[in-house]
Amino acid sequence: MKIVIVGLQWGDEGKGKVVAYFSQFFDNVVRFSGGSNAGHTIEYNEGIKIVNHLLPSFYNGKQLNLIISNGVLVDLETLVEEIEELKNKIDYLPEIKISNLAHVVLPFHKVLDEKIDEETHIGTTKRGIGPAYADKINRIGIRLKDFENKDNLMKKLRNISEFYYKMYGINLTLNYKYIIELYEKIKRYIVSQMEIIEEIKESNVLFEGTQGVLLDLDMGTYPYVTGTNCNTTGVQSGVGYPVKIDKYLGVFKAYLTRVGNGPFPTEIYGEEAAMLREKGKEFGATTGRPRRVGWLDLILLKYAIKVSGVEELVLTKGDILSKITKIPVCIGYKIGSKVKENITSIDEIKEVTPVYTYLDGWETLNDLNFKRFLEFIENFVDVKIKYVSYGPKVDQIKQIR
Ligand code: 2SA
Ligand code: GDP
Ligand code: MG
Repeated sequence: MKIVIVGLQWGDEGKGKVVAYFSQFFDNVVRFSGGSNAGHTIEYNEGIKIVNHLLPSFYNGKQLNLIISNGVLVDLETLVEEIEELKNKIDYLPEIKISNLAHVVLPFHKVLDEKIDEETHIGTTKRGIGPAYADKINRIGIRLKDFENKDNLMKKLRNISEFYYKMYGINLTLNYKYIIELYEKIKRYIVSQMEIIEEIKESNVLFEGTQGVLLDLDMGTYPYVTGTNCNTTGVQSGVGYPVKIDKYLGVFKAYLTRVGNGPFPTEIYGEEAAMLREKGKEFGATTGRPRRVGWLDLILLKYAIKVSGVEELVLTKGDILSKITKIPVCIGYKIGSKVKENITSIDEIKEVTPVYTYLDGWETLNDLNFKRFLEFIENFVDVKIKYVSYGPKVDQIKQIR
């Protein structure tokens, strides 16, 4: 059995928690895209809370492999810290396997990310994602494999320095000793990508998405997107093999958030936004930035489902909306005098006015009105909500169909 779990919004739907829950039924959890820009929060029942940036999410105590595949950017600094922190918090650490073909994010990528963002105003996480993927595409990137031979590594690092100097007049600061020290700390986890492919072919695998479909490099709100295909489509290239997937699962939140800039038709402001942000604890899990907040947008959800091929839905954070009398849900976009229920390109969302319906709220998730909320969404997007997450803890999730 092979399944993919992705976020259907602009990230932070609660994927980490959902993946951690489902991982108890799998032998491997694989990260296939993104880097340390991701922030997946997992609260275990034992009161332990972790935030993963690079390692896949997992069920505490379950024996499985955590695989970081070739499509992921490995930030050596973050990875070393993350493994240390996990060792301090968790008694039993799952097996970690990192692809030798994964590219690394070096400290200078983060500095460049910050500088570039001052010009482009995307509102990146400043984790070096854009610049490191750009190096990969420019074919000057450094892979973990390149660390195997020191002379080769030095040659590659000199090459990257010369490239930046010749092309842009930038003098890169490369602390060779520091980079190699970090590598030495994670060296034992590195395996060949072929070994990962063999493992994937033979076993039960859960592929863990990062960010969300609306941040996908191709199908998201370009240019306000991340540097990779975080849609379901990223799995194949992210593991370097056309793996056959049995099920695509999409996670979405009962309302909407976004970190960074870009269009957000149902965004709310002021006191109403502050209330929702506080109640939902909507602050970046990587950067601590306050997340922009707004109401559930069913036009965008329908779009994300279409382009991701998701067949079953998981709803999170319905508990955060409890005790609100009327829940606004966007069911159309007004463009001029016309109202649309579908978009043909995501670029259209830049200049639309959301049309809302107001559904009756609920006191608890057992109320009939919550059931009506779920049914309303299902009818609109024509895909079933199979699971409902009702709290931050890993086991706070139930199958409703
Ligand atoms: P980047 O850094 O190049 O990937 O930024 C490009 C856009 O992608 C957004 N992005 C994210 N959006 C939501 N959550 C993310 N992870 C962290 C979290 C974010 C944080 O879990 O909270 O802590 O701020 C994430 N990663 C990237 C980013 O905001 C840009 O809009
Ligand atoms: P991810 O990036 O999609 O993994 O999501 P984040 O971890 O960045 O943000 C989701 C936040 O919501 C985390 O703090 C989770 O612990 C929390 N969370 C997940 N599901 C639920 C839920 O159903 N209810 C509540 N109240 N919190 C949840
Ligand atoms: Mg997150």
